[in-house]
Amino acid sequence: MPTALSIAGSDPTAGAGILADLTVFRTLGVHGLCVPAVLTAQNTSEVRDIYPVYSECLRTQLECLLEDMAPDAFKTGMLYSKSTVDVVFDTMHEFGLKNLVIDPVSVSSSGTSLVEDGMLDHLKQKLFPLATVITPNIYEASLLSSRMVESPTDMQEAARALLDMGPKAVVITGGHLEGLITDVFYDGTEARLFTDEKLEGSFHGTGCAFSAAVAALLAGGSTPLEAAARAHKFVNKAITCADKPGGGMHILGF
Ligand code: PXL
Repeated sequence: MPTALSIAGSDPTAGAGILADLTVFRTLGVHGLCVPAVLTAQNTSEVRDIYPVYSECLRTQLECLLEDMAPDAFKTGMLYSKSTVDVVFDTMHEFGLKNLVIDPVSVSSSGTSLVEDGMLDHLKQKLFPLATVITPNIYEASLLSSRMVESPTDMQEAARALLDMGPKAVVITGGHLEGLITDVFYDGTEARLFTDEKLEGSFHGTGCAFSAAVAALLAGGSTPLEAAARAHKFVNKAITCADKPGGGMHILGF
């Protein structure tokens, strides 16, 4: 069985973060590994607090795991701090990790900032050049490319700008667009749009599920384009199977 690793935040609702990633990995037939980089106190309505894992703890978790196993792909989600980015960078070099998917998580679905000051710039400079795929949503694509991203045309332009920052492929997810849901893929050769009808409701963890699905599919040998196309369908189906276990947002169903 292929293996995929998630280095991300923990969300006790299991709707986003490492717990959601493990569910996605398993659903796609991949053995999931996970290392928490940040703990959050949250429910389906709010992120109440954020507790970064200190660097030495993160480094030791990764080293101990990677001395034993070599994941076929890995993803980063909520990393929160610049020092966490540094640990991921060092570990990637130390263990020769490949097939990195970066979900540049910056804000929660309930509107809370999930990054410290300067973190996104640091992520961009240090990790983007090492990434196989980056998967920002339109809000993150706008922050990262310093331009308005409000339509599929804006998304295509932003994808070109983001590709210049070093990843092999970019997928901008458009679940927050008005109208159709449109994800935009670009790898310098192929430019594709994947579209679907938008479903009513607020859904937690769609970005985590998308990037975890891409990582799982890369781990299984898919190309970035194949992985993005299948991840789009996978997340859309999970939205149709979503549930509302608490008083706030829906959680995806797999
Ligand atoms: O959806 C972004 C996200 C990612 N990772 C963690 C989160 C959230 C949103 O709340 O808590 C751990």
